[in-house]
Amino acid sequence: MKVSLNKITKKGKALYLAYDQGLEHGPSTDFNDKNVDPNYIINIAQKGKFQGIVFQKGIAEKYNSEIKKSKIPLIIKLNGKTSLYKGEAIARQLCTVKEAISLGAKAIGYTIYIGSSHESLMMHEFEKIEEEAHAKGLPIILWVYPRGKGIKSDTSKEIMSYASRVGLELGADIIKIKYGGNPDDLKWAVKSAGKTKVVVAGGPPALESALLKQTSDIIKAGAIGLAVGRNLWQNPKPFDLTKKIQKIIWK
Ligand code: FBP
Repeated sequence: MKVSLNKITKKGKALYLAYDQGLEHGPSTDFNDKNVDPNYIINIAQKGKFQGIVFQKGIAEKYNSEIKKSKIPLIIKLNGKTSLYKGEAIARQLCTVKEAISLGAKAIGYTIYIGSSHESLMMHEFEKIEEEAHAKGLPIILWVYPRGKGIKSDTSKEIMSYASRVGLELGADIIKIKYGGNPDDLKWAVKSAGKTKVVVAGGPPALESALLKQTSDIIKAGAIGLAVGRNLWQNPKPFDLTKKIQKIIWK
């Protein structure tokens, strides 16, 4: 089913603020005194006029009035895992589509670890979620992260385009992939995604100049934007950096 991306894009492009790292990595790995507070993140999203803010269900629930007041579209990640788990990659559903809608979600997110011995389980779970979300008119952003014994590099040309294609084949509206730094490889990945739109993950903290160069590559390759977390809310001047990124995306 075709759903509209209007609520989570601007002129067909997007900059999303990702903040599920508290679950994925733990507070001591990524957070400081300021950005450990979800209100700090909501404030960045609101002032920076992001196209969406990504939370797990708990923050979406506990900070619901602040999120609603910010008017930034809420994107709820429906699955996740902690970094304490060391087995073959798997993230199971933690929130239903119904709950996400009741919390005011304008889109939902889900991660599939392709290459994991559990990938079929996540694909199957995703299918049910997708059916329900699309029936309710909710777009889906699918994080496609290659992971597992068979994956040597998660950003090689072959793997990046495979991740994109999986998004198209499974019916995601937008896929979020990791970028390895080769613009031609990304171009092929975007082409492989067909009518499914592509956004690129921010990744581990990088120099500002590297992030801006990456943003430019991403847009030139035909992706619609970025879903950034740490690189933005760990930056001492998140609003300045947001403006610089937006200038490149909406040039
Ligand atoms: P960052 O911009 O901070 O890398 O966030 C992007 C993201 O996809 C988050 O949504 C997620 O928490 C994190 O990366 C997971 O990354 P990994 O699985 O590689 O630890």
